[in-house]
Amino acid sequence: DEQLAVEMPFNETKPLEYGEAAFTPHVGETRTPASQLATAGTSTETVASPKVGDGHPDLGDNPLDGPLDRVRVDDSGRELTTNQGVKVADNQDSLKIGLRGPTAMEDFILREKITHFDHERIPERVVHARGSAAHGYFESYADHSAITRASLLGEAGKRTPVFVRFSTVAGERGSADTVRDVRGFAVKFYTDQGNWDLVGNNIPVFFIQDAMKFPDLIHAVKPEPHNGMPQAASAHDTFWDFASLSPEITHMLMWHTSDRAIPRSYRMMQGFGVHTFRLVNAQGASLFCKFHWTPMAGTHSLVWDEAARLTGADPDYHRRDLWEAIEAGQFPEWELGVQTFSAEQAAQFPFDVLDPTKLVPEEMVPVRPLGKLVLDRNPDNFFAETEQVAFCAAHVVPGIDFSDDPLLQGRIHSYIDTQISRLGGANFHEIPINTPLAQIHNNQRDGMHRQSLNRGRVSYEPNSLAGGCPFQAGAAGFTSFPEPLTAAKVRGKPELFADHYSQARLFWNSQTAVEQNHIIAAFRFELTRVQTPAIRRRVLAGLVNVAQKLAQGVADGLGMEVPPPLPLATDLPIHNYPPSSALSLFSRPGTTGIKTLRVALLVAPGVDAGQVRQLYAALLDGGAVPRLMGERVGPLPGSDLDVEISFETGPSMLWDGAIVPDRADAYTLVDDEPQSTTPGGTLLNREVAAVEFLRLQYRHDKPLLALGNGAKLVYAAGLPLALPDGEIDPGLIIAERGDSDGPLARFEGALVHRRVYARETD
Ligand code: HDD
Repeated sequence: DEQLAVEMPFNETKPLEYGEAAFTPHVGETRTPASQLATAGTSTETVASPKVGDGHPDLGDNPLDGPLDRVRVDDSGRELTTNQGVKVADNQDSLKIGLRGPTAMEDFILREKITHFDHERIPERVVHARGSAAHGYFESYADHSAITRASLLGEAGKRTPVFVRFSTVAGERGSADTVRDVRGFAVKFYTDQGNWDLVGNNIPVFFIQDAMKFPDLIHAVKPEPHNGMPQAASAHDTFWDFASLSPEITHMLMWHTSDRAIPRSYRMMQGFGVHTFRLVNAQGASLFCKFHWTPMAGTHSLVWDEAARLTGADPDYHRRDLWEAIEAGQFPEWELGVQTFSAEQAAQFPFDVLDPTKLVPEEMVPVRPLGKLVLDRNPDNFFAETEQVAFCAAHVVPGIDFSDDPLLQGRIHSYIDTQISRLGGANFHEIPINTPLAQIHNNQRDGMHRQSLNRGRVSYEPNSLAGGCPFQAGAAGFTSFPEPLTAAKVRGKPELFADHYSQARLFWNSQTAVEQNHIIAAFRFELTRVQTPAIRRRVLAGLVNVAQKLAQGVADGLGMEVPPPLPLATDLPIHNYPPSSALSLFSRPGTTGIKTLRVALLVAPGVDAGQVRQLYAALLDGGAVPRLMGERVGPLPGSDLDVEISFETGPSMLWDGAIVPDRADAYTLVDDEPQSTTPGGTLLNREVAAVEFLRLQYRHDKPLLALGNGAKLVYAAGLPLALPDGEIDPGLIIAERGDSDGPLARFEGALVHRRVYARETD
């Protein structure tokens, strides 16, 4: 820091902006901090914080770097210019008639700068506006050409570059990450056969069965149109009004009220293509399929109280988590798998595979692994990449095809259409992040912001003047699966689509007791925010068709009687599925252990600095992210430790676990009043922020380790030392003075399990 301060004296050209200096030619005013820093071999960001990276993501070895290099801009050591490349002498003052006079109309530099600024914003996505993305690659495990001719799956070890964007659905672009919502999981594969976009979600089913209903669904869940509230939340009347009148939503509501809707991290959630798709091989044989992404870090969620508090503590919680994991070299990974089944098998299922409110239980059709996805590079520029990336459910490659799912069929239209207004015209595919690695050759021409310089006089086909080029690819090109169809043109749905409850029951019956309690609590929260009693009643009436226990639990929370069940829309019997353990969040603990988990070490004057360093090093060694927390950042009085984060900026929600290291005996009771015994020491029960921190860690079921006198802080916080049923709390580890290795191992074991849900009494 000192070195930087010497090289960057305080704004030395500042005085030249004032008074007579303005009348002298602008000689010698060049600001050169960038070049100075370049010689010092460092950048401001690196110096500011080595822990969060330098803001210049590693370029990695992604082939996409080739095309993106063309548009990368590096300003280091460069002079400031206008958009016409003219060097700008003074970027501080507009051109005036006299120092106190009006601004001259001719100030093209000011006008260009302000005009560009005035147009910086583009419309946000109509849904999924809030998102974060990263680059990476997909690697096929094997030659899967028996089931698909998609080349990215045709060879073991074949790598295809990808860009992946995660998102929430309802919130606006600046909304918080941890709201209760579905998460988008959109993957753009830049394959050598062209771009394939698998535009999925972290939940395998959807709210509605037909694209015709999508605008209604979204209008219902978005902020209410008269007052623009609430932001990024489904807990309001219009959503539940729509939901209570649309029983096909029931299965999705079970997922939406489960902890799936509040993931701990984008890195810790599954992804699904949702619809039934088709795989087609080179011989033209086709199987239906469902796509699954399974995270190596396991499926883990926040708890609701924590998620709600996180919206204030760090609205960028998921964005930051993804960014930091990649910067730290802990690259998030998922496995891509498929469930495949023939049309004949599909005809035997007790549900219609074209109905996007239904999943195919893994017990019925196992998931077959195809390859892995690794995200290893952060974007260079949020707007250029994350904001301008255009996913489209219609972007498929030979070997991947659609089913007749009526929701999917509508999506094939919607995505291209929306990009035309969002990205300002039909040439959005030329924005570098959207451009395929496969070359584009066709006779589409012109339009707003066209970039390609198509050569020659021919822009039609067939032609003789260009030798027939570009020519049709025939068998090498995309061919639709020739599904034989004869049917009447109707508006309607198959009878099986009217089974609205069997899979909602399947989901409910497959949840652990903890998960069921969380679902009940989430319904209670959502419906408590609903102001219209009739809507609450209708929702309850629907839940009776799922499970009496669910309806009763929610009704109790609302002080209501359980109403009679909502009438069924079909005479078909409700199918009885055996429970599927794959539907429980706990079925996928993951394989990454404590890696990337954040651990706070609570330090105060008198702390055992040697022990702190030892714990810190051991946690780092295991791949966790330890940080020293205290009342204030900077040197900790009486020690050579540096507090990195204060309680004010790093509240409990930001940590997966916490440790209170040993410290000098901090207080003794004198006349029943605690008195500090450490010079400069604090009184434990006056460490209000630390006490609150521990209480919330406990309440959010997170592991705590207290060593030696550190335990006194746990006592001061008044935490229950045993579980409600009297059993030992495996996540509350209190160890004797001097004993730190064994307890740390137990703490790390508890961290791997993430939470002690057994603490919960509600
Ligand atoms: Fe959609 C964006 C996923 C149904 C219309 N959708 C969007 C994104 C995801 C999904 C992940 C964000 C992509 C990104 O990061 O840029 N959508 C789904 C899934 C659905 C679904 C999994 C059902 C299974 N969507 C759906 C329907 C329609 C749309 C039925 C319209 C008929 N979706 C859109 C859209 C968006 C979009 C309006 C907004 C921004 C965009 O496309 O690029 O076209």
